[in-house]
This record gives sequence, C-alpha cells and structure tokens, in this order.
Amino acid sequence: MTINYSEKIPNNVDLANDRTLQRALEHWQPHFLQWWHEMGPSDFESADVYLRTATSVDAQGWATYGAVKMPEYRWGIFLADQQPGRTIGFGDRMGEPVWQQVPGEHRSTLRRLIVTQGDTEPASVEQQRMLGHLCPSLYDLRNLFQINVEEGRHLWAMVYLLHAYFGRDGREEAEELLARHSGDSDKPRILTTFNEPISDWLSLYCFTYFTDRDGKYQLKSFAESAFDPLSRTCRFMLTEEAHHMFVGETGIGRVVKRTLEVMKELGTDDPAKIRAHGAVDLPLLQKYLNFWCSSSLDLFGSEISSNAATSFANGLKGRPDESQYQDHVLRDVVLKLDTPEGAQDVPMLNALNEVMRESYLKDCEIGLKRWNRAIERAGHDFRLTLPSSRFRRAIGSWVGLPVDPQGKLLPKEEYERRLHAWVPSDDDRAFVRSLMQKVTEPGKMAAWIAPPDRGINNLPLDYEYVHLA
Ligand code: BYC
Repeated sequence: MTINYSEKIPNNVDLANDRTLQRALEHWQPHFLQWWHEMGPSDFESADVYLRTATSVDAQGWATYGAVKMPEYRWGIFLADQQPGRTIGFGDRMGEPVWQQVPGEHRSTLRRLIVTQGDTEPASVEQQRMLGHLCPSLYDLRNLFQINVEEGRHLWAMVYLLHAYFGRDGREEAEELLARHSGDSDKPRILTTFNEPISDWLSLYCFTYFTDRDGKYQLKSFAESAFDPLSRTCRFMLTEEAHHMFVGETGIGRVVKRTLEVMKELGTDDPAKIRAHGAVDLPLLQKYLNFWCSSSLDLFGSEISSNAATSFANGLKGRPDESQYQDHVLRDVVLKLDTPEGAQDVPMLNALNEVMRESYLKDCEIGLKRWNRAIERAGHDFRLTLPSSRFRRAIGSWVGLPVDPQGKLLPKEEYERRLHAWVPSDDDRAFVRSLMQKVTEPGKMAAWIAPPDRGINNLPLDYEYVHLA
C-alpha cells in the first residue's frame, strides 16, 4: 500500500479517517521534533543529507533517495500489508485468528513489551548524538544519519501502537519515551546497553553489528505476534534494520582491512607500533567486540524466564522465524541448561530467551568468519572470537560472576586484575578517541579505516553524501 505523504503525518493506516487518533498523534509530533532538536544529532540540522525515504512498504519502496535536511525528514507510520486469514502460529491459542485489538488480559504485558522496544529507538539516537563531529568520511556520516532518522521512525512505529491501542496509558507512555534519556542518572533508558556511551565510531560499528542484531531478533519475534498490528509494524521495521547491521559489518570489516594494510606496511603485528601509526590493532578491536557483544547478550533477558514462557504461551512473542520449528506449543519439552549450579533441566517455555540468545550468537559468527578470512589471507595467526555468553553478564544466571571470555570461572581477584585485557580500558578508549579526526572532504577517509567497496545507491565514493551548509 502506497504511503500518503500529503498529510502532516505520512502513513499507510488511513489516519485521516480516525480523527481522534490523528489529533492525538499530531499533538505528540511537535514533542518528537523538539526531542530530535535537543537530543538528536548535535548540529548538522541545516546539512543536506542523501537519505532514503520509504514510499511504499514493498521491496520497491526503497528506491527513493534524495537530499533532505534531517529535521524535515518525513517520519510517519508504515505497516506491512495485512495478511488475510492470518492465524496465531504458536502457543496455547495456535490456529485461532490473530487479534486486531488488544485482549484485556494481555494489555499490560503487551504495553510493557512495546514500551521496552520503543525505548531503545530514541535511546540509540541519543547515544550517537555527538558522532557526526568525529566522522571518518561523508559516506559514513550519511550512514549514521540514515540510521538515526530510521530509529526515529521506529519510535513513531511504537508510539502509533501505544496511541492507537492503549488509550490514555498509551499516550502517557509515549510522552515518557521522550522524557527518559540515555545515561541520565534520574531517568535512564530501560535496558542497560542503551545507557552505554557511544563516543567513537568503533563503538558505533560494534553497536550496529551486535545491538542492532538483537533488534533484528526481537523484531522477528514480534513479527510472529498474535497482536496483528504489532506484527505488521515490526515486519516493516525489519526491512530498515538490515541497513544498520550492514553499516556495522562493513564498518568493522573496513577497520580490519586498514589494520592489515598497516601491518603489512610496517611488517609487524606489534600493537604499539600499529597504534603509533594511527590504526586499530586487532587485540584492541577484540576488546571492543567483547564489550558490545556481552552487553548485547543481556538484552535477551534471563536464561530462565517466566515472562518469556507466558509471552510465548499467550501468543504475544514467538521465536524468530517460528515456522521453521516443528513444535509450536512446547508443553512437556525440556532443555538442558548450564547454570553456575550445574546442568539443569528447564521447561523449554522458560528457556526461550536462551534459545533466542543462542541463535543470535550463531548469526553473530557470520561477520567474524568473514573478517577472520581476511586476517588469514594476510598470513596472520590472530583470530577474532565471540565471548562466551557467560562473560560479563549483568542479567540472568551468570550475573556478576567472574567468568573469562572463554566461559571459565576464575577467582574474583584474578578476573578483576585481567578484565582490561578483555574489554577496553580508559587508555584504550582514549586512544581510539584520539583517532577520531573528522574527515569531510568528499571521497576522503580517515587513516584508521579503509574505504567501502562501493558508494550508496550506485553513486561514486566521492559523491557529496552530506552537503554541509
Ligand atoms: N537490562 O524475565 P526477564 C533494538 C528486566 S534492540 C535491564 O529476565 P524477559 C534496537 C526485564 O525487563 C531490541 N533490565 O526477561 C537496537 C524484567 O523487568 P520487570 C529491543 C532487563 O522479560 C539498536 C526483569 O529484568 N527490544 O530494537 O523475558 C538500536 C526480568 O526479566 C534486561 C526488546 O527488548 C536488561 N538487559 O525479557 C535501536 C523487546 N533484561 O518486568 C534499537 C521488548 C531484562 O520484572 N522487550 N530486564 O520489571 C522484551 O522482549 C523483554 O522485555 C526482554 C527481557 C527481552 C528485554
């Protein structure tokens, strides 16, 4: 269905025919714009950015690119098309028709899930607020802004659901989504990863690689939901999410490529010499991967979770790609889980967070294989790895335990002594920060990162992707 851009709020939900909802959202719109002005990308409001804007929700809808000033971006409400006759695909009510309204008994759980999802979107924009001033190229600057406007739109997606289906509570929650702020000591964002500072581009690439991939998994599980408007909203969001992970995967790949070039030029793998030459040594990259991967693993919740069991049984949240599984009800199935107290048989329904976390980790491996191939081809023994899902956990059975990145329990004192061999120290962060010199000449790249293989939408690399006013 084509998106109607002639209205104040672009949408494909026939907003004009629901005056009350339209008025409520038009009331929220200036609050959103004010938030964008105060908490979105610092400066750059008058820059022309080569952005893509959705024109329809099918695959062709992505073809619209053009120069846009970010505050004029057309944020709106876009749902994937309704699938006629869709039925619930899992849980105790499998086979019944999906819901077009929220059943009273699931109202507070669904609201909590939608608010938690919604909270992450503006949080990430806030986390990335200062990065424009440190961009390695105009190409990267444009990608950052593309991600930022789309996260802003994902906030709209959740706010639409809150306004349209949760009455006054929903409207209040929508205001709160603009009142909490990443890292704020009084009113922080809900999930810990979204309160971590992202003050350099290496962190941005790791965040978009690991944390946006959690987004992919959570959105896929909502795409299965019996609450059809949530499913349709998330199906469309997933098409946008793919670009964010692309930025992460190619970003880290380009860092690896540049580091290998420097290693070859200098004929050494000595981290000190590589740093002195203005590049990111591979052990330092490994620390950043450890940090963001372990933080993102917490976003799946506890290994053993009654919330997860209830959400699945009730049809609120499925497993990503639910149809690929045989059993969609999962009663009387158990999973053996390794806990600090030893192996434990857990009802499968209660272990679904862990099932998702494991398949997420497999997905994370794909990029590592690619980067490691480049390292191997360059003739080095070093390999990048993912940390164990027990390492540095702040949620779940392994919370606070002194476990090394290989998953081995250590004496606490040894763990504390060695922690900064595994995650960035203050000095590491200061070094990475020192590399972040802003480069804005078309086609030029900062010295710590290789150019991408190709430009955006078949344009050359030296295209002026952001025209700075
Ligand atoms: N930090 O039973 P538990 C994205 C809370 S990323 C702090 O273990 P449950 C994006 C939990 O809320 C995707 N608190 O877990 C990426 C609960 O609190 P209450 C975001 C946490 O409920 C990049 C308690 O601990 N989407 O889109 O099964 C850029 C016990 O919970 C954390 C979603 O998260 C944590 N890490 O599952 C932009 C989807 N983990 O209720 C965007 C919506 C748990 O006892 N959320 N807690 O006060 C959910 O599906 C679930 O809430 C969770 C947790 C998966 C987060």
